[in-house]
Amino acid sequence: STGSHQLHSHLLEKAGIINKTKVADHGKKIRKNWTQSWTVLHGGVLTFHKDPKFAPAGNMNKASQIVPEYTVDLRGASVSWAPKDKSSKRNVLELKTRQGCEYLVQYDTDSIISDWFKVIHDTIYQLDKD
Ligand code: I3S
Repeated sequence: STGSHQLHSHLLEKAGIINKTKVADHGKKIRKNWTQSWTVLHGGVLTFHKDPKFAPAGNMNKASQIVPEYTVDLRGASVSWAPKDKSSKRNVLELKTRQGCEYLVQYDTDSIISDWFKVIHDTIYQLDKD
Protein backbone atom coordinates (compact mmCIF):
# COMPACT_ATOMS: atom_id res chain seq x y z
CA SER A 1 0.00 0.00 0.00
CA THR A 2 1.01 3.62 -0.44
CA GLY A 3 1.42 4.96 3.07
CA SER A 4 1.65 8.64 3.98
CA HIS A 5 5.41 8.30 4.35
CA GLN A 6 5.72 7.31 0.70
CA LEU A 7 3.17 9.89 -0.47
CA HIS A 8 5.05 12.71 1.22
CA SER A 9 8.58 11.47 0.73
CA HIS A 10 9.45 14.30 -1.68
CA LEU A 11 8.20 17.01 0.69
CA LEU A 12 10.34 18.87 3.17
CA GLU A 13 9.81 18.75 6.90
CA LYS A 14 10.71 21.25 9.58
CA ALA A 15 9.71 22.24 13.09
CA GLY A 16 10.51 25.10 15.43
CA ILE A 17 9.27 28.07 17.44
CA ILE A 18 8.16 31.18 15.54
CA ASN A 19 5.78 34.09 16.11
CA LYS A 20 2.56 34.12 14.13
CA THR A 21 -0.77 35.81 13.77
CA LYS A 22 -3.71 35.08 11.54
CA VAL A 23 -4.86 38.26 9.74
CA ALA A 24 -7.63 37.01 7.42
CA ASP A 25 -10.10 34.14 7.54
CA HIS A 26 -11.67 33.11 4.22
CA GLY A 27 -11.22 36.63 2.87
CA LYS A 28 -12.45 38.39 6.01
CA LYS A 29 -9.87 40.55 7.78
CA ILE A 30 -9.41 39.64 11.45
CA ARG A 31 -7.66 41.34 14.37
CA LYS A 32 -4.01 40.49 14.91
CA ASN A 33 -3.05 38.40 17.91
CA TRP A 34 0.69 37.71 17.82
CA THR A 35 1.69 34.61 19.77
CA GLN A 36 4.67 32.29 19.83
CA SER A 37 3.94 28.97 18.25
CA TRP A 38 5.50 25.53 17.99
CA THR A 39 5.25 25.20 14.22
CA VAL A 40 5.50 21.98 12.23
CA LEU A 41 5.73 21.48 8.46
CA HIS A 42 4.81 17.93 7.47
CA GLY A 43 3.27 16.49 4.31
CA GLY A 44 2.66 19.91 2.74
CA VAL A 45 0.71 21.12 5.76
CA LEU A 46 1.95 23.77 8.17
CA THR A 47 0.52 23.46 11.69
CA PHE A 48 0.73 26.27 14.22
CA HIS A 49 0.23 25.03 17.76
CA LYS A 50 -1.29 26.92 20.66
CA ASP A 51 1.08 28.72 23.00
CA PRO A 52 1.43 26.32 25.97
CA LYS A 53 1.34 29.38 28.27
CA PHE A 54 -2.38 29.53 27.52
CA ALA A 55 -3.08 25.80 27.75
CA PRO A 56 -5.65 24.79 30.38
CA ALA A 57 -4.14 24.00 33.79
CA GLY A 58 -4.18 20.49 35.26
CA ASN A 59 -2.89 17.23 33.78
CA MET A 60 0.03 19.15 32.28
CA ASN A 61 2.25 16.63 30.56
CA LYS A 62 4.35 17.73 27.59
CA ALA A 63 2.21 15.95 24.98
CA SER A 64 -1.04 17.54 26.17
CA GLN A 65 0.50 21.01 25.66
CA ILE A 66 0.84 20.43 21.91
CA VAL A 67 -2.57 21.50 20.66
CA PRO A 68 -3.06 22.59 17.04
CA GLU A 69 -4.39 26.12 16.56
CA TYR A 70 -4.24 26.55 12.77
CA THR A 71 -3.49 24.02 10.05
CA VAL A 72 -2.47 25.53 6.74
CA ASP A 73 -2.65 23.56 3.50
CA LEU A 74 0.28 24.85 1.44
CA ARG A 75 -1.08 23.52 -1.87
CA GLY A 76 -1.89 26.59 -3.97
CA ALA A 77 -0.66 28.93 -1.24
CA SER A 78 1.81 31.80 -1.66
CA VAL A 79 4.55 33.14 0.60
CA SER A 80 6.48 36.39 0.38
CA TRP A 81 8.28 38.92 2.55
CA ALA A 82 5.50 41.11 3.95
CA PRO A 83 5.32 44.73 2.77
CA LYS A 84 6.39 47.20 5.49
CA ASP A 85 2.81 48.42 6.01
CA LYS A 86 1.70 44.95 7.17
CA SER A 87 3.65 45.09 10.43
CA SER A 88 6.12 47.18 12.41
CA LYS A 89 8.07 44.03 13.22
CA ARG A 90 11.24 42.94 11.40
CA ASN A 91 11.51 39.76 9.31
CA VAL A 92 7.81 39.20 8.59
CA LEU A 93 6.53 36.66 6.09
CA GLU A 94 3.07 36.83 4.58
CA LEU A 95 1.41 33.47 3.88
CA LYS A 96 -1.80 33.35 1.86
CA THR A 97 -3.85 30.20 1.29
CA ARG A 98 -5.99 29.25 -1.67
CA GLN A 99 -9.00 29.51 0.67
CA GLY A 100 -8.34 33.20 1.47
CA CYS A 101 -6.76 32.76 4.89
CA GLU A 102 -3.72 34.94 5.62
CA TYR A 103 -1.03 34.64 8.27
CA LEU A 104 1.98 36.71 9.25
CA VAL A 105 5.01 34.77 10.49
CA GLN A 106 7.92 36.51 12.20
CA TYR A 107 11.19 35.91 14.00
CA ASP A 108 13.90 38.43 14.92
CA THR A 109 16.79 36.14 13.95
CA ASP A 110 17.43 36.48 10.20
CA SER A 111 18.66 32.91 9.63
CA ILE A 112 15.63 31.36 11.34
CA ILE A 113 13.05 33.28 9.33
CA SER A 114 15.05 32.81 6.09
CA ASP A 115 15.06 29.03 6.63
CA TRP A 116 11.26 29.08 7.11
CA PHE A 117 10.82 31.20 4.00
CA LYS A 118 12.88 28.78 1.93
CA VAL A 119 11.20 25.61 3.19
CA ILE A 120 7.67 27.01 2.78
CA HIS A 121 8.48 28.43 -0.67
CA ASP A 122 10.08 25.17 -1.85
CA THR A 123 7.18 23.09 -0.49
CA ILE A 124 4.62 25.24 -2.33
CA TYR A 125 6.68 24.78 -5.50
CA GLN A 126 6.89 21.00 -5.02
CA LEU A 127 3.14 20.72 -4.41
CA ASP A 128 2.46 22.72 -7.57
CA LYS A 129 4.36 20.14 -9.63
CA ASP A 130 2.29 17.16 -8.30
O1 I3S B 1 -1.56 46.19 12.08
P1 I3S B 1 -1.86 46.74 13.42
O2 I3S B 1 -3.31 46.79 13.73
O3 I3S B 1 -1.15 48.02 13.72
O4 I3S B 1 -1.32 45.64 14.44
C1 I3S B 1 -0.92 45.86 15.76
C2 I3S B 1 -2.06 45.62 16.71
O5 I3S B 1 -2.65 44.36 16.46
C3 I3S B 1 -1.59 45.63 18.14
O6 I3S B 1 -2.63 45.24 19.02
P2 I3S B 1 -3.95 46.08 19.35
O7 I3S B 1 -5.01 45.25 18.69
O8 I3S B 1 -4.08 46.10 20.83
O9 I3S B 1 -3.82 47.42 18.72
C4 I3S B 1 -0.46 44.65 18.37
O10 I3S B 1 -0.02 44.72 19.70
C5 I3S B 1 0.69 44.93 17.43
O11 I3S B 1 1.69 43.95 17.63
C6 I3S B 1 0.24 44.94 16.00
O12 I3S B 1 1.20 45.39 15.10
P3 I3S B 1 2.55 44.80 14.56
O13 I3S B 1 3.16 45.98 13.87
O14 I3S B 1 3.31 44.34 15.77
O15 I3S B 1 2.29 43.67 13.60
